[in-house]
Amino acid sequence: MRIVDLRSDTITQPTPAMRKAMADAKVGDDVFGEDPTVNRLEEMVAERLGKEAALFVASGTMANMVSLLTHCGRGSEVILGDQSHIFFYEQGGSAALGGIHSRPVPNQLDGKLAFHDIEAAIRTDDIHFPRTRLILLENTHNRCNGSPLDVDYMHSVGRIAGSHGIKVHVDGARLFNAAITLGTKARDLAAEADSVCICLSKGLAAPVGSMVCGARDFVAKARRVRKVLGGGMRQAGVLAAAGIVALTEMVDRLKDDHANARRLAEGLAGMDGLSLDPDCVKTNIVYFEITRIDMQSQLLAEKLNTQGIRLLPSGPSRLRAVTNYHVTSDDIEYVLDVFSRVLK
Ligand code: TLP
Repeated sequence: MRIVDLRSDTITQPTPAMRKAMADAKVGDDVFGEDPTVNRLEEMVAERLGKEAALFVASGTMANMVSLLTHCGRGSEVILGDQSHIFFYEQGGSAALGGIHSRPVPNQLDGKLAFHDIEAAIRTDDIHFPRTRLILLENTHNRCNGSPLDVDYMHSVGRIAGSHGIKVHVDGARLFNAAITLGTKARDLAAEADSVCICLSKGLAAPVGSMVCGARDFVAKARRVRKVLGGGMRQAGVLAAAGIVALTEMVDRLKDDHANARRLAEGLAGMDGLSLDPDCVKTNIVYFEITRIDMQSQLLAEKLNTQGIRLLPSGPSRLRAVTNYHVTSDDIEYVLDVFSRVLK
């Protein structure tokens, strides 16, 4: 059966070039700082994001966790979107492991936090309040249609934070998707951030790995935090080698994923029983609602799955499709064809 897997871009398999680079990788003990391939990847990513240093970690969740624990002490407060991955999908780990208090403010439909909401959430100096330490942004914004946050917006939030002595962390799991669709450089999107994470294992198709980037002293502290979380890897160069290929060969092709997502959204928008606005789809993530009362997302996902089309329900009547390296434009036409048959 023809399979088209749109559950996530995390399902991507390493490319042949990655597998070769992994097999050939020169390695050493990275906890001793002796893995030349990890060191090279960290230098490359730091350079690419315009930061002094970078740290290779196991996952996007670990990258965010390490960043939060490095910025914040117990009882600190972070301002973050109520739809953000950190708030929604990371087990409340910053509270569980770091005693960090979350202050959620509403994400707008385009993934932004309204300036007045940020300002209003910043604590004044009062013995009753926790201290606001950090503002978190997510770019692109997963649960908000994969929306990219533009340079002006990132700068404005940086200015608000700076004027209050607060740091900014960017969950840039898909920062390169944002850069590609906005026609800007990832480093410009990250310029105001005190720390920024990127994932190599999503649209860039590396098998494992994320990066935490920031100033040299921040990354030195983050390296200690990674170690206490059990994230000090040894001959990790076999993984970093794939990350180097991801960074050098897989960024520009993200535009194909974006074009496929847009085509998928336009096709789905024309179908009875589904609702979405294709103009909201700017990167590789497509969310849509089912408007029929006889169909829930779980049921539709199951019906599609029997036809080889895999999607993730993300609410009782909401589903998500994520285009990725293994999905061609021809696959999208096939998916639309299957949808129209299943919905009949
Ligand atoms: N997101 C996954 C799921 O957890 C939902 C996905 O399939 O999209 N930040 C953002 C914005 C993410 O979307 C994700 C993964 C992470 C962080 C965490 O990355 P991993 O899965 O590597 O821990």
